Order: sequence, then C-alpha cells, then structure tokens
Amino acid sequence: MRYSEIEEFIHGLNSTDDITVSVEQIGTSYEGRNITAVKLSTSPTNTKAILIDANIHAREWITSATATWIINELVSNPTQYSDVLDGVDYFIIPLINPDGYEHAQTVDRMWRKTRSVNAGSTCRGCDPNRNFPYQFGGEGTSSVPCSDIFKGNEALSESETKALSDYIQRLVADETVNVLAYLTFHSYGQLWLTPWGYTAGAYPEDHEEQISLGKAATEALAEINGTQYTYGTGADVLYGVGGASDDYAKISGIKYSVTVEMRDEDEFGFVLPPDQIIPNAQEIMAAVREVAIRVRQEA
Ligand code: 0X9
Ligand code: ZN
Repeated sequence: MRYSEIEEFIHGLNSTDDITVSVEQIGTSYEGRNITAVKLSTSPTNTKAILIDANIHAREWITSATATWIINELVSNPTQYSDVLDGVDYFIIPLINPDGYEHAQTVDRMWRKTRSVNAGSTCRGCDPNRNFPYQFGGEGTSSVPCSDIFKGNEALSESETKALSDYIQRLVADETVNVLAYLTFHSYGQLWLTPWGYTAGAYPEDHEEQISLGKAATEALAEINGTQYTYGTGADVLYGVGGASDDYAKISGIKYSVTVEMRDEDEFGFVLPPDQIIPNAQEIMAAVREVAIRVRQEA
C-alpha cells in the first residue's frame, strides 16, 4: 500500500463491542505527512501494553505491510486472538517514515533515510535509526550527510524521530499505561535483536529474560512456516549501532525492546515478493503472541 492507502485503511477502522480502536496523529513528517498511531484495546481496565513501529527505514516495505496486516487481523477477529489481546493494549505506528517510504515507492526503491534537507549538501535525509538520544554518534554511524547511516546534525533532528521519542516518553510517563515491550519492525535478515545494540559484549541486567523471550518468540515463529530466526543482542548478532530506537526505548524504561529483522535472509532482500507478505505476517503474529504472553506474566 502507498502512504495514502495506509492512512485510508487506518482511518476506516471501526470499534466494535469486542475491540476499541483509537487513531491518533502523533506527529507530522518533514514533508507534511501524518504520522499515525493506532491503539487497540479489548478492555478499558488494561494497563499493560505493547508498542510497535514499522518502516522507519524507507525500503523495508514488508514491515508496514505486516503491521497493517496485524491491525486488520486483530480488529476483524478479536475473539480469535484472545491470547494476543487479553489484558494487553497495542499502540501501533505502521509507517513511521512516510516521506522516505513514498520516495522509495516512486523514485528510488533502495531509499533508506528520511527526506529532510541537509544544509550545505545536495544529499537528503538522515538515518532515523541513528538519530535517537542514546549513544548518539557511536558505532555504526556517520557524520557525512550523503551516507546511508548519517546520524543527523543532532539527536532528534528529524520530525519523525521526535514524534516517536515524544510518544514513547508520553506513554512511559502515563500512570494508567505500562508499556512492557517495544517492537521495531525492520527487514531483512530473520533476526530477533535485543539490547544492547550500541556495542558488542554489553548486556542489560535483565539480559537473560530478553534472551528467554527471544527463544520463545522465534520458536513460536518457526512453528508457523519453518522460518528460522537468530536471536541475541543487536551488536553481538549484527553490528553496533549508536542512536538506534531499540536502545532508546530500553533506556526510557520499556523492559523488552526488540528490533525484529523480518524475511528474508538474502534471496530477495528488501524487495520481498508479495506472496510472502501473509506468511511473513502470520509467523510474526506468532512471535507477537509470545510477547503478549510474557507481558501478561510481568508484574
Ligand atoms: O542498521 C540498522 O539500523 C538495523 N538493520 S537494518 O538492515 N534494518 O538497517 C539494525 C539495528 C539493530 N539495533 C542496534 N544495533 N542498536
Ligand atoms: Zn532497518
């Protein structure tokens, strides 16, 4: 779906007796597009919640397709997803980088970054997953505006990262909400990446719990279609990244923080064929179910 179709889909959602859908604009992109969050809740007494965002990297189209599929599935059949929905609210931002996404849809399929103008350069955008205010400018980042991993001139220089950061801070500060997990949807590589991601060999005090959830989620995922995921810290399994949203969510107080690198391993890469959208989404739903089960067990 294009940006406008995703917006139409979100704004066309309706609450029912079984599920309440709330749509909120949490920000505006550099080029003026809406950044939209969808809240799903099956009970007003819920406090526990899971936050999900998708498509922070413009070319990772499978991620917004999966986020919208999950929303549609839960809103259409809430009673069939009681293990996902009972006692847990969802805050889902299916398209956090709409400008980059539309550029990838229309001009450059391999576009990754935002689309902001960089003073003194003809190259646009910064890597939004290098732009968060934790370990900003650390490993795996660049100060060169033309680089695909340009961190931006300062943390939260981008309206898209500012919108997400403000949203995270608002949810964390809200005493009626207890966000226990943050999932940021990326592609590709079939990886379940836990904190810390800024440097190899660094582990939070609850590392074992992150890993046990990673094991449970990726095993449940593999049961659907046999797709194998690797789990471990972002920096140990992949590479160190400063200023990424996963570590920022963790340091902001969200217990479980995961970068999910979806299909595939390297056959089609970012240009995943459409016939893989639903199988990918179904196996990701199985992983989300495990996150919900874990979140329900937390104090
Ligand atoms: O480099 C990234 O931002 C992510 N990979 S991607 O191919 N989708 O661009 C991985 C980020 C993992 N998180 C950290 N290492 N902090
Ligand atoms: Zn990515």
